[in-house]
Amino acid sequence: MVTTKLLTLVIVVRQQKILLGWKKRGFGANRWNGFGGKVQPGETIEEGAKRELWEESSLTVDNLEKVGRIKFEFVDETELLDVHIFFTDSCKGEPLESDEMLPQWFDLDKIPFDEMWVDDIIWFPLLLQKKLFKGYFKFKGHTTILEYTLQEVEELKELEMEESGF
Ligand code: 8OG
Repeated sequence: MVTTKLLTLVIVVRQQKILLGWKKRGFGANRWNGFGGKVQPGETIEEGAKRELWEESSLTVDNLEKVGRIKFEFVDETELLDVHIFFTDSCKGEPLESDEMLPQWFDLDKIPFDEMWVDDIIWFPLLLQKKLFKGYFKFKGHTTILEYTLQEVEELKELEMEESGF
């Protein structure tokens, strides 16, 4: 049976720099990424995103901007990932290392794509241009993209894809 896991990802920008965390353990370990994780029962997706941002970086934020949604399929695995992507340039506090993440600021033109998930170099340009987007990536293992789609959308409501929208 195929199941879908609901996940969040928050991209933090401040003064022309992007904050990424070196993931120290778990899924996607040993890569730079934004902050996020599983949405828990009883919280909205945005609440889950804020909680994960706080837990992993010690940053707080009043409002997150929803900017994209990407579904990931992994060959031979029955769990699909439905990742809701948020952006903020108004978070508060200073990032601190957590059990899961070691945060570091990068110049926007020096994002370390060769040490990130391989799909990121494909969709980050849309995010950085403040476009809304939706996508689908099919992986073999964790480093090979077999196929993908990526579309810019005009309105947030277009991110509300059907569950079967693969
Ligand atoms: O709770 P956990 O740390 O396992 O959550 C996984 C995090 O990784 C979550 O924030 C979503 C994010 N993520 C994926 N796939 C990809 C990807 O291909 N690129 C990026 N940048 N993040 C991803 O699950």
